[in-house]
Formats: sequence, C-alpha cells, structure tokens
Amino acid sequence: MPATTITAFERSPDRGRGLARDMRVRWALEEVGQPYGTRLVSFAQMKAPAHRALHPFGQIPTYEEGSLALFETGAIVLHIAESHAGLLPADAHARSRAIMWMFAALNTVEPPIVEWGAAKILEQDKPWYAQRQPLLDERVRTRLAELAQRLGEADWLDGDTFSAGDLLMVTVLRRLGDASPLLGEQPSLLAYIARGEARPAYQRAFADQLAVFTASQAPN
Ligand code: GTB
Repeated sequence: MPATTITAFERSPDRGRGLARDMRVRWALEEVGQPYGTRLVSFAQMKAPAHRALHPFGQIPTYEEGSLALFETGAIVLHIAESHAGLLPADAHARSRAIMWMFAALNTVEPPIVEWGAAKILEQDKPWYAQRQPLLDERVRTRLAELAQRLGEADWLDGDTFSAGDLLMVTVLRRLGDASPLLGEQPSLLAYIARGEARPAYQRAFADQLAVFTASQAPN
C-alpha cells in the first residue's frame, strides 16, 4: 500500500477532463515519483463528519501521509515539492521565485478564472449575466495578457526550468477549457499549457483521473 492517500471525486463533474483540483496533486506526485492511493468520495461523503475532519470545508482533494493530513492544493503541492527533488530548484533565490509563482497562480490568476467559470455555470439564466459577462471576460483577458507578456519566449515562468509554479499555473489556465476564445487570444499561453500537458508525469496523472471517470460510466 502506498504511504500517501489523496481524495478525489467519485464522479467528477468535469467528466474526466482533469479540471478538478486532485489533478494538480496527482501531477505533483507523479513529477517526484511518489506512489499514492486514491480514496474516491461522493458529494454526500465530502460533507460528512469523517471527511470534514480532514477538510473543514468539505471539499476534495485531501492528502494523507502517515500522521500528516493536509487540505488546500497550494499547501499540498508545496509539501510534496519540499519533501522530494524535482519541483523546486536548489538555488535559494530560484526556489523563492518558484514559490512566488505558486502564489501568483493561486492568488492572482486563479480567482478571475474561477469567477468567470462559476458565472458561466451558475448565472447564465440570471438577468444580469449578459451585462456581467464582458466584465468577467475582461478581467481574465487582462491577467492572461500580463502573464503572456512576462512569459515571453521562455518555456517556463522562470526560464528553462519547470517548477511547482508552472505545475499550478498550467492547471489554473486549463480551467478555461480547451476551446476558450480567451486563451486563443494568447498563443504563447496555449503553447505553454501544451508543454505542461506533454510532460510524462502530467500524462500519467491525467490517465489516472480519466480512469476514475471511465470506471464510473461502466455498466454495473
Ligand atoms: N482552495 C481549495 C484547494 O485548492 O484545494 C479549493 C478546493 C475545491 O474547490 N475543491 C472542489 C470541491 O471539492 C473540487 S475542485 N468542490 C465541492 C464543494 O465545494 O462542495 C473544483 C472543480 C470542480 C469541478 C470542476 N469541473 O467540473 O470542471 C472543476 C473544478
């Protein structure tokens, strides 16, 4: 049995597209070569006391390793990156910059993307949606343009070396979806996402979460 267990949706609403946040934890564990087990939880189980003991907000993913239990993907990915080689550079300044990009992905780029996605799902039928949507588009568009400007011609956010900052940023950008017109305006970000998705560790993580969806579709 692997020493590490994460939780993920028993039935992910993304239907295997790897958009739920267990994907970033799976990818991080694959990058550093750590085996893990997955405990699948239903929506009811997520809100029950046993799961809330691990995750006060009743969400996935969680991370258990021996006596350590964590929630929040930023904290989980940082823990994995600090415990194993492969996701944070050895040089102290480069390491701090990689952590800076982790925070930038989660605190500066993810919020407008999540807001944009939530409005699309929850507010389409509301009278204010048509007025609000261009505003939400513009907030995302601005962040993407700023990010593309900084990335420039580089492969990764800090130059040549992939880090936990890139791992989180790629997963955050993927939330916009494959055919997002907003991402389409920034070809360098599309290429950046594709570089992340081409990594063997990403592919293993993606296949594992897809297998959960495929199994959930199988007739009993
Ligand atoms: N800040 C926390 C973290 O980074 O760990 C956020 C965790 C979180 O939002 N978890 C979501 C959850 O458990 C799943 S990932 N939601 C259930 C709830 O809150 O009751 C978010 C997500 C869900 C679905 C899709 N999708 O279908 O495309 C994408 C992302």
